[in-house]
Amino acid sequence: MKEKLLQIKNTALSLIIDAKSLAELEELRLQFLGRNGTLTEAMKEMKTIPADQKPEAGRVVNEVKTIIEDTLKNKQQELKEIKVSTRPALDVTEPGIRPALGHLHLVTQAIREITTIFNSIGFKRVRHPEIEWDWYAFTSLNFPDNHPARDDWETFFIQQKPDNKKGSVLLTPHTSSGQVREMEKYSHPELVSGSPTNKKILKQVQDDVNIRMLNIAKCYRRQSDVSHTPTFHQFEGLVVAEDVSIADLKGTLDFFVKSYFGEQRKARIRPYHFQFTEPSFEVDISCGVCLGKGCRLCKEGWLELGGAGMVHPNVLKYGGVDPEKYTGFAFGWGIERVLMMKEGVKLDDIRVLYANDLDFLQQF
Ligand code: FA5
Repeated sequence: MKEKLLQIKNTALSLIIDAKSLAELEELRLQFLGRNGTLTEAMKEMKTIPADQKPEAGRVVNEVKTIIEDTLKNKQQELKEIKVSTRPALDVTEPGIRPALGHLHLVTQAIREITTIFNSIGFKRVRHPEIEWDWYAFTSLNFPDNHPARDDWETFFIQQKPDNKKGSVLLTPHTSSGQVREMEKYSHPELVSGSPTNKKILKQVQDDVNIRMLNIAKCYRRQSDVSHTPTFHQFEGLVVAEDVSIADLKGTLDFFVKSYFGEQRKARIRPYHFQFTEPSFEVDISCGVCLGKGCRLCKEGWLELGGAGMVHPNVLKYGGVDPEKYTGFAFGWGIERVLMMKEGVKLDDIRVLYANDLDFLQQF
């Protein structure tokens, strides 16, 4: 028995000393000290030896077990130290990992670019309420009471008692709701916070209407499909002054189209109908692919951009501006739509713009 134990000890120690890794060491521990390990098996045989030899055999077993355990422990420590010291040294000259840089959302980029273009020809960016009265969104824009845009399938209404004069409260479905509000800065400046109260100045403001508004805002409609989102953005231009004509509108459209889409592009206007402009137009731009010749992307060389027209005399009246003295033009288009036309991307589903899909957004 003693012979056998000494042999186990020698084999175990030589294998442990030669071990190259912590995993190998663990295997050796199981091989000798595990439940079915060689030493454990030898200990089980103790039962079979004569009683007078048992004390001596027990002492040797314990001695061998302790020696194997100590050697395992020492080797384990040694291998751990080797592992630490062989780690590659820190190279402080190596370039760091660059943190991912975000950028502005493409709708924000388009808003900024459009603002810069119109600022350069004297338009001033303004903001008007997105939570609006029916009066500014519809009635003052010449919409009859039964117009389908008011139907709550199209417009989001706020559950609030309607005002006797201004009607229901709603989420504005278009930026045209800023038209009469902008005119009131001249016709009723006393209504606008921070405006003059001095009568002489008020009179002068009313006699000197000169509006060049650029209203960019979120708009809301009960629509969600491949080409509509419930929240979207429009930009609205409004010019009201003496002697404003269709030629001024056409010149402004051409300037925008060339600045935003490129020098080689052109705009054209076609007759259309809106409640609040007379005459009204649909604006097209020449196709960027065939430059007006006609191709699969466009309708005979032209792509639809959005609506425009000369401000209806009733709207000027509702805005407190004298239609005998002043005329004006307005246009209002979807930001999402013009940016898609500029990028030349035909999105199968416009909702991807707001799906926060980084693979898509990082391309712009
Ligand atoms: C209007 O909203 C008029 N206020 C435009 C106008 C202003 C005409 C001034 C004349 C003078 P329309 O409903 O067609 O018109 O909307 C204009 C543009 O907004 C559309 O061409 C489209 O680009 C965008 N638009 C409308 N609804 C949505 C929607 N649910 N999702 C995304 N874009 C939309």
